[in-house]
Amino acid sequence: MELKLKGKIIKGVGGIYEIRISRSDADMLRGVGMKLEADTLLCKARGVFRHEKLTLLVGDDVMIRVDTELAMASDADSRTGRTKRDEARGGVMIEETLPRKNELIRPPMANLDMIFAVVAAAKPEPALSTVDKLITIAEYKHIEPVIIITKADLAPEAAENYASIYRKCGFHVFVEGLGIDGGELEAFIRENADKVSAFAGASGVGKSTLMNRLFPSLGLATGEISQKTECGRHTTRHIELYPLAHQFGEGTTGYLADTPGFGMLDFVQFDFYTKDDLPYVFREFEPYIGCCKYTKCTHTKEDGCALIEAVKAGEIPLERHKSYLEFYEVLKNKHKWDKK
Ligand SMILES: Nc1nc2c(ncn2[C@@H]2O[C@H](COP(=O)(O)OP(=O)(O)OP(=O)(O)O)[C@@H](O)[C@H]2O)c(=O)[nH]1
Ligand SMILES: [Mg+2]
Ligand SMILES: [Zn+2]
Repeated sequence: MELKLKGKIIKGVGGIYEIRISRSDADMLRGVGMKLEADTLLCKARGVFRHEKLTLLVGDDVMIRVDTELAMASDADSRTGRTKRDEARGGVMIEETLPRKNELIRPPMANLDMIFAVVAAAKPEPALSTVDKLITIAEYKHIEPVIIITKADLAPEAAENYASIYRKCGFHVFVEGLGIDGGELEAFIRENADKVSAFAGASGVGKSTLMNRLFPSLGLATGEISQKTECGRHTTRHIELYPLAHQFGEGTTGYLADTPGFGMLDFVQFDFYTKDDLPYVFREFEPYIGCCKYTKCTHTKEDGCALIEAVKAGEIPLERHKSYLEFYEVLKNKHKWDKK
């Protein structure tokens, strides 16, 4: 029997994708004798994806073709000692991707509703401009940024200070750490259990640790940070979307992803947004835009800049304007290089 089904890519490693399908489709496949783990199928992509270098991303909604006889034949192979990778040969194939709502380069994912920007209060020492890059890219893509400050047990004052910066801008902020009751974050994830979200941030900030707390059955690897550099060691290697249905029961449609830590988000190498977009991706700037003395105000140093006045008055956090200035400089120069 040959079928076309809809599914979602929840993991992709070395050209093998794990696709989650609906419970009813999974039951139908079980009905004809296929063996499925947790409503998921392993498969490869049709040749065209490889040949034309079309990217498939975790979070992509896809149409798959299932040849049940072939799939079951390779199932049988697996019982004779073959690995799961071999199971993916031919029986199930990704045929096409459905239109994306959005996509990110880092972490490379599609169709996100929400991104948790995870930053440690200490160890590793936070770089707010990196956090702000992630937040502003998310804003640009209409992905709701939520801030999580971890390791508050190591630096409680710093954690509260960072939290207040982002609360002032109007973000949801959660302060987490060993010995801190994480109930609020759990409740928030439960309230948003219909959304597709991801934890993102530098290596070693505690993304997988949080994930394990939220999903105790996962048992994800977490890594010590380096004593010498106080940087993470890139413990998580792959993105994986976890169905929230496992936690909150069947009928829950959302997912949460753990992602590998990243270092720099490179504005020069990648096109995230332009200099002209910049004032609009800082949500706390919005009330002041259009109120400056000069219509072409760059909000960097001009007299009568409403935004700079707001920073001086403590209405906009200084740190956020600092990030703005840093990004402005990079994007301005990038534009120059483009013209050459
Ligand atoms: N003191 C303290 N340590 C923490 C906390 N959260 C995580 N850690 C420790 O920080 C280290 C790194 O945690 P991970 O969860 O592996 O960090 P990660 O963000 O997943 O790192 P990558 O997978 O490399 O991106 C581990 O040794 C954790 O035990 C926390 O709230 N407080
Ligand atoms: Mg990790
Ligand atoms: Zn201005």
